[in-house]
Amino acid sequence: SSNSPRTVSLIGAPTDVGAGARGASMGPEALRVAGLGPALQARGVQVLDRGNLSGPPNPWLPPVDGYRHLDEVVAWNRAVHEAVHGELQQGRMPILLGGDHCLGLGSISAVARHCRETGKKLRVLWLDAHADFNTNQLTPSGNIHGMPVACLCGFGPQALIEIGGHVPAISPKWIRQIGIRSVDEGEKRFVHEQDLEVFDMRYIDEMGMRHTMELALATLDANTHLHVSFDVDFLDPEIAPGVGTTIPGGPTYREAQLCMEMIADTGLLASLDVMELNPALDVRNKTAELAVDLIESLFGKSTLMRK
Ligand code: HAR
Ligand code: MN
Ligand code: MN
Ligand code: MN
Repeated sequence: SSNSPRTVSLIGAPTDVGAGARGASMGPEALRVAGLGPALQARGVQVLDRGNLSGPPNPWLPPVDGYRHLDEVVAWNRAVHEAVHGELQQGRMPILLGGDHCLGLGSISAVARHCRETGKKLRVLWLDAHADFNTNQLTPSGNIHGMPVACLCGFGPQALIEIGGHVPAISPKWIRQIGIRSVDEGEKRFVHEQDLEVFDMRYIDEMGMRHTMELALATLDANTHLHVSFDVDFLDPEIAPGVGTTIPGGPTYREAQLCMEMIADTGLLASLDVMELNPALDVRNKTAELAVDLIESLFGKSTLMRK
């Protein structure tokens, strides 16, 4: 049984303005070339490819006040916000094809706005090597892809935190982070202070992916909108080299599959981001193909029929 919409909309956001390496701007096309559309159709959903959004080019400048490319990041996030919200309003499931993870702000603020408008509860699963909980005071790089979770929780520049029209867009209580293994010193204290629920790699090593996902998916109900923000650097770099910021010690192929399969089993998935894929660093598009393979599981593909 499933509450998920029957139609998905692919929205490409070809930019790397928030990242520290160039190339995530090519992510949307690499996912299309890897067969994302047909793979979803094979799962029995109707697929609309809405094409790519447009926005400013990457000026490749140093940070100002602890932010790199703030104006460009705001412009791209506004475009993402409107596109994602529009699809939700039409009753479709938006799949954002990144692009770097700064765009999680535009996407999730749109989902949160939709949930306010429809009286739904929101749960966000943040699959990532990184907590993305920096502020301009804490960041070692100024790269805004390290800040979207903080911005969603109301900690960031006014122009970014107010994109959804409601500050903060979400409460830290609605987020579960999974696969985390790289958090900066100041960011660590802030994660603790804000009481983010983080299932880091040590937790997954000790307790296993099954138990981790049981907890991350606990207390959902039929009125919950489940959003997955999938940063491809969540995956171990041995299997997923095509990202800008590889961190060793991530989930294996089977751990990642189980994670996706258990999300699918809830029947509550209602929006998705696929972020940080960097074809310039990939090997024959294999990371894109792996992402598509995992998304198939997220949409219910399994080895055997299950009750
Ligand atoms: N924590 C580091 C910083 O803020 C690296 C952040 C990298 N983030 C991503 N997305 N690749 O998760 O600079
Ligand atoms: Mn990220
Ligand atoms: Mn990351
Ligand atoms: Mn496959």
